[in-house]
Amino acid sequence: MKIAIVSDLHIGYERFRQDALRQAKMALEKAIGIADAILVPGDIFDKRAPKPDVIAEAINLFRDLRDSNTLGSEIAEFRGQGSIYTKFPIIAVPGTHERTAAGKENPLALLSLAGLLADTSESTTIIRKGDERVAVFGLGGVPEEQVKSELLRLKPSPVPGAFNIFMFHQSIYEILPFNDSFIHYDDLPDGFDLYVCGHIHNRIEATVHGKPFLIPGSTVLTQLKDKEQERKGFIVFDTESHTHEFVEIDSRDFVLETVKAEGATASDVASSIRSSIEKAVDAHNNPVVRVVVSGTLEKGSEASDIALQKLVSEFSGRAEIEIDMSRLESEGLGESIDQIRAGKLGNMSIKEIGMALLRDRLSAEGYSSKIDPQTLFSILSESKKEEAIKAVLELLEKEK
Ligand SMILES: [Mn+2]
Repeated sequence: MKIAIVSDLHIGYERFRQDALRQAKMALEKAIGIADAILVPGDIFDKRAPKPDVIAEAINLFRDLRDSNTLGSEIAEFRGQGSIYTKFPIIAVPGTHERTAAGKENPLALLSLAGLLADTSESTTIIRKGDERVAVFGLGGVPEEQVKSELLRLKPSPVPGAFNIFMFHQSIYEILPFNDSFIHYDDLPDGFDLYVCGHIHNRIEATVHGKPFLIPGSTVLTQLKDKEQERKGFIVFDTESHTHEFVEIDSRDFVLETVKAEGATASDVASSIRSSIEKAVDAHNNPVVRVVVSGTLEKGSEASDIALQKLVSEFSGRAEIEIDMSRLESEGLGESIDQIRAGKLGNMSIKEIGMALLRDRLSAEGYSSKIDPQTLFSILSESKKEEAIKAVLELLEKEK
């Protein structure tokens, strides 16, 4: 059987709402034309409580897929929690973005209740094509520190006579080695023929217990980081040849540009930013462009002298632009901080003063995180303490 693995669709993702839906649709429609069954290891939705409009987008998409009914296999048996209401072989688990409190329905479960796909959380779904049987055990995204105890409780085991797939949605220590609560490859249950995971938004191909371990990555851009410049798509695994291939979709290109300034004027920096965007726009069709500006501005110039909004609007309709100015400093900044310390606030806004102080402290502490100080400042200044700590921890967890 050919099994398509399509993950992390993030339908409803506000920043790229249209891309998320268009690329999810493209991936699933393409997968349905190639494969006998489709696995979705989490994050179909971007939020645990999506708005009705977003739920409608997903219902329309999955209903049309089911009605086209071109998948070559069907669900033959379900063993586990609750029930499923379709034989149509799109088999899914909820991801961390869809996770709800125990006993509360999540949006993925709603699609399953409507018979649009099969939620195989903590259960085994067996699909059949002719004489061949493929069994999929699923574990939805759970808090990282609970994964090991969940696996001990559930004791997932392969089904004799079938090709067995273990599908889940977690961080893995070998891929993201910065948190001891993440599970290791060896913690995964032994005896399966294929391990399929979501959650991580770039493509990973590894080996677990001597068998393939595959993460297709997300179908939509979410983090504007270096690794996200790779093409988006999904994986098709062949259970007979035990081989797999990556199938690209026509996703929006992401271009990362850097501009370095050294005692430059605000207008020099603005024109460097403009030409780096022009270069990206010439080479790509309506790309997402992130420009990281670093270095120093000449004394007397401030980052706020650069008319970013005007720059962004010049490219309206031709590119989606994000400009990160957090690594750009004014040569006079040190003096400004001294002035602040001396109680001379001058005409800096409170926000600028806070930002300058934060940057000063971070650099004194040897801060090396990829989370830019501007983002950190927004979180810390705009959220309540508990929320701010949670948001910062989440960002750190995402950092590779
Ligand atoms: Mn995700």
